[in-house]
Amino acid sequence: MTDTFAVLNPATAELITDVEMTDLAETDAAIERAAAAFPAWRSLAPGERARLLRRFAAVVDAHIGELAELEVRNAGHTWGDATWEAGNVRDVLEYYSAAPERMLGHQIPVPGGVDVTFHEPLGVVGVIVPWNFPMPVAAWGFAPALAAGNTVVLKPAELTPLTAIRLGELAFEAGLPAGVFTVIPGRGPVVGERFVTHPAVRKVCFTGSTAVGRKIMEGCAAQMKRVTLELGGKSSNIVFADADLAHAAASAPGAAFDNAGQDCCARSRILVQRSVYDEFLSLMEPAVKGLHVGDPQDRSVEMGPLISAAQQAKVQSYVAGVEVAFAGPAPDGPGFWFPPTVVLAGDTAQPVWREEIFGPVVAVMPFDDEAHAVELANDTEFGLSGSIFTRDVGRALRVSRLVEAGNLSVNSHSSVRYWTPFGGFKQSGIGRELGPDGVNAFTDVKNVFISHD
Ligand code: TXE
Repeated sequence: MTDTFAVLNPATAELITDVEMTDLAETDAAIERAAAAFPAWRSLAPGERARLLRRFAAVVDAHIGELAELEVRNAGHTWGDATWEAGNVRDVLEYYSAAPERMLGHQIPVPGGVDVTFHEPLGVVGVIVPWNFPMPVAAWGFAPALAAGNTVVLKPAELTPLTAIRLGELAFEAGLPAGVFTVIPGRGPVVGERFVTHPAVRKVCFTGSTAVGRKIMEGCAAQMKRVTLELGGKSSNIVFADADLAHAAASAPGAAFDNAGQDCCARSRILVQRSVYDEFLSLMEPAVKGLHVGDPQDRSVEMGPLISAAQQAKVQSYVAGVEVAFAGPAPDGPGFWFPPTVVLAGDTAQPVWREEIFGPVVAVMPFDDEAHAVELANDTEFGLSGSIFTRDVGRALRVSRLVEAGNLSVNSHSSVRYWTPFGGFKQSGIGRELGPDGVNAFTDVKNVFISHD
């Protein structure tokens, strides 16, 4: 019997469609087609590979509205976010379309000949995508991988496969040769695990939970397979007493509750200097209570639903028994709703303070001085992102150097620009995506010596 997955609209809990899950034999066949397509793709003239990626970007650009609409329905994203995400796929493709002609090596002085280095593509790259940002995370893997001359097999998350399936069709429409970029919806333990074990897959690029990431890295070790892992987070928003408090308080809800908090970079812990703690909370309260939460089909909605009933139950379990300072609204009725919620963390051992909740729950705690703020921020297994609000440039630099995280932002909450590197310290991951070096993560360096004697 065919294995299907019921894909729902999380705002209504209604069925959108049943998606067929790829089985093991079809997964192997897709990997083998990708392996067969590799020699021609890597040998294509760099300018031609660049042109095909630019054409793929142009086709995506012509479908931004359609892709955004799909994501609003399938992932519960707001229109603004979903439109940005579809645009991000185009931008990342355009950015990396410049790479094939700029994959520069070194010419290293040696006696007796010439020494040159090459950035060689790896072969087939398996990209495994989560449900929280289905489009951008897919593109951050497939665009640089393709630009470097690899072929790609991509597995979207079971809950949110629709935009990825569409991107696979658009790639074909843009003229990418068959087998170069294949999207196969499927289950993690079937398709995802096959990427790890199949010897023709030379790299796994995974974004998801730390638990699954650890398993993937262990599995890849058996074949010394390359991995990039972008995993969970528990990022801090550190607000010093000298900060523009109104700005810090007005921006904190968005940093914690964007995408209903289902964001690996969510600033889900707010550390506020004790002397301004009460003032900060009273400035933040109206911003949280005034959030427009609802079905994102309504274009004015600022926060949508959680992705699933399971995620809703998980988030609920963290709030039971903790002290809620204040919360915003949430609709009744069908859909996987949770109100944006601000809790006062009693101590650093509480799960609400330590664990990635992946929902609209932010924990607040006071700190005494700079050293205390850094100590609290680093007291976590994660290290993905963080924000520092202060008017003191020296302090901003000192604290940014000391916080153990891959992406820090001063007087802002931005984490992602496709032209700057992104990734985690500690258990938030291994490797970096995006930025000028992003393409090198999909290559191995080869050194060639040519004797002239
Ligand atoms: O993640 P999974 P889930 C965190 C977040 C969330 C929790 C659980 O805290 O609440 O993880 O989410 C595929 N081999 N993040 O269960 O299982 C799976 O099919 C290979 C943070 O959805 O890690 C999907 O495509 N692949 C995170 C992808 O892995 C496997 C984003 C992610 O699913 C697999 C998502 C296996 N054995 C969740 N098992 C972030 N960094 O943003 C599953 N998958």
